[in-house]
Amino acid sequence: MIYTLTLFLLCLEQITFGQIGFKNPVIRGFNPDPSICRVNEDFYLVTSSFEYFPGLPIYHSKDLVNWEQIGHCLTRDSQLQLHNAPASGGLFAPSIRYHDGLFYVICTNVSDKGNFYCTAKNPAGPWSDPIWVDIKSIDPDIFWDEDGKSYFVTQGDEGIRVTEIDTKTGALRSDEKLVWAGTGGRFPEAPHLYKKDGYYYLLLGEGGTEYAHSASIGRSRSIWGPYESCPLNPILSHSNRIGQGNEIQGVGHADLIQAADGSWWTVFLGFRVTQRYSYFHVLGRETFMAPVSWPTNGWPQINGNGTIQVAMDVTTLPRYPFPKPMVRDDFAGEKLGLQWQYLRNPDSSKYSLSFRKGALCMYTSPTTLDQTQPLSFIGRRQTEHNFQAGTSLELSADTDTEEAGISLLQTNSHHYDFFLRRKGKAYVLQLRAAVGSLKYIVAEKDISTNKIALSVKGTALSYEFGFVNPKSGRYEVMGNLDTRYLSTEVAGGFTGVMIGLYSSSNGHETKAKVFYDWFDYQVST
Ligand code: 6LW
Repeated sequence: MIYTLTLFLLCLEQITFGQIGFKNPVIRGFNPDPSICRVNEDFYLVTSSFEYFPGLPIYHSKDLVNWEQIGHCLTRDSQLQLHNAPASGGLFAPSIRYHDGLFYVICTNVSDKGNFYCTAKNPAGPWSDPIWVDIKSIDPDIFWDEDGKSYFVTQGDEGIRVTEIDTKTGALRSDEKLVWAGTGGRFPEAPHLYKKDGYYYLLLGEGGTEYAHSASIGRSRSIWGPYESCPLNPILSHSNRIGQGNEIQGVGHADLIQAADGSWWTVFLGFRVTQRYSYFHVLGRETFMAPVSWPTNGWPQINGNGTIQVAMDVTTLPRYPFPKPMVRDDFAGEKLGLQWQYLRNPDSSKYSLSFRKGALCMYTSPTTLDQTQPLSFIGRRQTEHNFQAGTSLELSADTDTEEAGISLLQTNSHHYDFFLRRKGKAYVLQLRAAVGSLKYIVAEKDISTNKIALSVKGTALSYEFGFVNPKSGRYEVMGNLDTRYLSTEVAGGFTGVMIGLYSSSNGHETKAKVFYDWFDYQVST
C-alpha cells in the first residue's frame, strides 16, 4: 500500500512539475533534420530517412525529452519510390506542420519527382499520397499566414526562396522569390518561417552539415523581405571556441516550437563524435533539443550562448516517459516493429513472419550489399557507441553462392559483414570488411552446421564480432574492426550506421532462404 502510494506520488510529481536536467540527444541514432509541431500538449516530430523504407519516421512526445516513434509518413509504394536511390538519395529534410485540423509533412524525394507534401488526420498514419509541387529546390516547408494565404519555403543554391501556393492542390500562385541569402555562410538551407509580434522570422541552417554547421535567423515585416540578420547570429553553433572539444559537433538545421505553457524550445541536428577531439562519428546526425528565450529586442537565444551539452542543466516540461524498448525481438508479431527499415522499396515476397512462426524468413536476393538496388535486408539504427546486438540464424542454402548474417552498414561501399555461407557439404563463417575499394575477408572459420548465433559488441572505437561455437557451445571472437572506417568522415553521406540482417545469393537467382529466430539489441549509455 505504502509502495503504491509512493509510486503514485512519484508519478504525480513527474507529470505535474517540470524537471531539472535532461540528456541530449533526445532521439538517438541517425535522425537528422528534425522538424516539429504541436497540437495542445502533444508534440510531433519528423526526421529524414534517405534511401530507407518506410520513409520519414514520426515521433511523439509530451515533454520534448522523451520521444516514442508512432509511425512513418510514407509506408506505401504509391507514396515512395526509392528503387534507384543511391546511398543518401531519396528523402531529404522534411517539415511537419499542423493546420486547420490536418497534419502536413513536406519533403523532397531527390531520387523521384522532387518536392511534395502529404496530409493526415492522425500523425501515426495513414498519410495521403504525395501532392507534388513543381519547384526545383530542397528542404521545403509550408507557412500559413494570418490572412489565409500559404507559402512554400525552400532552399535554392543562392538562398531561401518563398512562393505562394494553394495547399489544396499544390499549384503555385506566384513566382519564386529569393528572400534571404543568410549571413554569408555557405549552404543557406533548412528554412522555417514563423510569425511573432508582427515579424516574419526566417530560421535557416548555414555552414554545411559538417563541423561548421549552424543556425541563423533573420526577420522582416514582410514575408518577401528584406530580412534583417539577428545581431547574435549564428544563434546555434559549435564551430567556435566555446564549442571546441564538445563531444557534440555539427549543430544546426533547427526548428522552433512554443509549448502550451508559453515556453519556447528548439529541436535541431548534431552529431556525437566518438571521443572528444576524435573528429569522426558513426551514429549519423541525431536529434537534439534546447530551450529558447526571447530576452531583448525580440531575437531568440538558444540555451543562452548558442551552444549545448550532453547533460543539459535546464528545467523542462513535466516528464512523460515511455516504456523502454524490449531487448529481444522474437519476430512473433504479424508485422515488423517500427524500428526496422528496408533498404529501398522492399519486395514483399522476400520476407515472411508466418512461414515459420516466431522467426523472420528471408529469401535471398541476387543483389549484394555493394549495390544500390533493393535487396533482402532489414536494419535498425545503431543508437549508442556502446551496444551489443545478436541473432540466431539458420541458412537453408541451395548453392555455395548464398550468404546470410549481420551487416553493419553505413553505405553500400562502407560496411562490415559477418555471415554464414555454404561450402560444399558444410559451412563457413566469414567476417568481411568493405571500405571503398578495399574489400577483404578479415577472418573465416569452418562450421559444420547451418545454424549459428552471431553477435556484435560496439564501443566508440571498435566493433567485436563473435559467435557461439556450435561444437563447444562457447563464445568465440572472430575479429575486431575499427568504427572509424564506417564513419561519415570516411564513407561520406547523410545517414548513420544501421545494424542489418540480410541474405544475398551474390548475383544468382536462387530459392535459398534464411530464418532469423530472434534479434537482440542492448545499449549502455
Ligand atoms: C539537408 C540539409 C542538411 O537537405 O543536410 O543539415 C541535408 N542540413 O538541410 C540532408 O540531410
